[in-house]
Amino acid sequence: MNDELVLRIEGHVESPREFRVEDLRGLADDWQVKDVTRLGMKRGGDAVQLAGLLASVQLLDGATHLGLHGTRDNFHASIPLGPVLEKAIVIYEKDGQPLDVNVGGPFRFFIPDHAACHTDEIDECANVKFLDRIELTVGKGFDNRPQDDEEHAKLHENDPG
Ligand SMILES: Nc1nc2c(c(=O)[nH]1)N[C@H]1C(S)=C(S)[C@@H](COP(=O)(O)O)O[C@H]1N2
Ligand SMILES: [Mo]
Repeated sequence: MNDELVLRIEGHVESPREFRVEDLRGLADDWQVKDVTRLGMKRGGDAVQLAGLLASVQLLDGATHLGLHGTRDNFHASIPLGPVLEKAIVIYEKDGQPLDVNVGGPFRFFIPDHAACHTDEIDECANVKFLDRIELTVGKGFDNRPQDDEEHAKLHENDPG
């Protein structure tokens, strides 16, 4: 059961790696972000900086995009790495417990200052929930975020009220 709580980072990196919640907790304090509501993430939780994860897998020269994969609901985004490298975070726990699936856990990507859904490449849709794999690519990778208002509205049909 705990085996599911793994975030894999792979692709254009020197040392692909899997992170469990305890591995993320063990990353240096400098990479930890306590209480993500401070960054505008209304659902809260604690996170690590993307930069900390990438330091640990060693980004290779030439990587341009970040593939954010949510296998649970087959949701995938590929966004330019440069603009989010220093600010994106991965939320992994709340109140000392692994992040609940109701708030997009066990791992959730979050970009402070994201744009509204499908107004920009780096939008709220790219705050991928149920994140289980981050893939570094050279050039844009697979992306099935909604392309228009109708498709986007469908995604939100099942949102809790
Ligand atoms: N895996 C996954 N991540 C996702 C989505 C989704 O449908 N599946 N929807 C996106 C969109 S369009 C939005 S607005 C936010 C919604 O986050 P929330 O459910 O926490 O409000 O998650 C984004 N991340
Ligand atoms: Mo959205």
